[in-house]
Amino acid sequence: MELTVTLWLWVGAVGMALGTLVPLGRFVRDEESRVYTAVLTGVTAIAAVAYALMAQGYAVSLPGLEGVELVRYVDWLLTTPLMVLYLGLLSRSGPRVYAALVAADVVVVTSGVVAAALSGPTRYVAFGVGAVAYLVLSYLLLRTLPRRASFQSGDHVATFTTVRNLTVVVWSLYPVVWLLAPTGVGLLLPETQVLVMTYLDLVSKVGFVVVAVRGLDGITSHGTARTTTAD
Ligand code: RET
Repeated sequence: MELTVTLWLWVGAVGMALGTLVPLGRFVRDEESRVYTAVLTGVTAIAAVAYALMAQGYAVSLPGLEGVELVRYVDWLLTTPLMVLYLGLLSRSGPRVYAALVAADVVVVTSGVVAAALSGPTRYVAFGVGAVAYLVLSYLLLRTLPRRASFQSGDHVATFTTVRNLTVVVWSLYPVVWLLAPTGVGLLLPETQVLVMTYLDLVSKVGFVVVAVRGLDGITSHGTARTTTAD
């Protein structure tokens, strides 16, 4: 593997591992917010393992999926549902909405795998299916969640809005990179693609968990008590 590619993958692995310390520390210390911090710890910990495997040149190959970056897609398939689930939990909008979020997200990522495995115009059909599922997911995040939400403080709303906006903005760049990379029109070199993906993954995941952990005080009851006292 190209040296710069390996280097960027290690940057990803180390960044994700450091990012994991933030929710993990809170998980150990704060019993009340454990449902939240367990989900957040899972997001960056899984990504750290995926990056470490990719950096060592580990690649899974399945019949019909040769040349598809399966480790990356498995990472996405496990971690992106956790992230949308977290946004669902944060807004407390109920199990049906959580299920819809996860389903739309799984269709997005699965379409990416299918698109990467196909060649010719059919590849763009699969991409189109993923793009439509992504629009549905964005609608759920931008419209449905705030409507169904039951927030308990101004801090709670602010945390939800920041993490949700970070997610929608950064995630929207993935299909663009996919199209510019060798998976699409091939304008980006493989090493540039890895650099850009690593950067996006670190912002979308470490950024997400750091902002989410900092916002936990506005959600848990001792945080509310503190807000009430401060008022
Ligand atoms: C694909 C191609 C099919 C159409 C769309 C895509 C979107 C992918 C996204 C990925 C997000 C990944 C994250 C990883 C974090 O580490 C699959 C590229 C819309 C939104 C957040």
